[in-house]
Amino acid sequence: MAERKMHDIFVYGTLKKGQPNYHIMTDPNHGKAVFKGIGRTIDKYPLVIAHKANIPFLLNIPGKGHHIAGEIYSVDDQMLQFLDEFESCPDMYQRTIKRIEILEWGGKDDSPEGRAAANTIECFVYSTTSYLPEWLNLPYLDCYDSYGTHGLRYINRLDR
Ligand code: PCA
Repeated sequence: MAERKMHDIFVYGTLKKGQPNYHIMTDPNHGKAVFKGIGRTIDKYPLVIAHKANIPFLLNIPGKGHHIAGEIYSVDDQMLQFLDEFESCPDMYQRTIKRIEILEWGGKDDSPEGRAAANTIECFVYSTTSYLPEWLNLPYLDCYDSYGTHGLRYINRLDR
């Protein structure tokens, strides 16, 4: 059987390990996601917590804000499609390709040759160009944590 195509995706928000939606990445019913390592956006972006549900949004304004920390996964078509629906893409977020600096390889099957060959990788990222102007005045984060000292805990869909 032909191998299914995998896609590199960089997550910076609630999909990261230890964050409220990480369980999605590990649920085989949604497809496959393989952790590859941790990274940081090459470009700077504003990352804000907005909306009454305290949702992290990476605003697609390169050059403004900080280099954003996150995790790199390799996902199959099924998981990518599930994530698009979950993230209300393209309405709430748009999935675009951004260049990510690899800070630490974490995957089991990344060969030493592979490690040496590249320290950046192009990944899909959920960011948005549809934001309210006042979001630009919110604090810009560089590493999202729902449970951080900001006190703005993410509110699950079902609890909104
Ligand atoms: N989920 C996606 C985009 C923001 C969010 O909470 C992510 O973690 O990258």
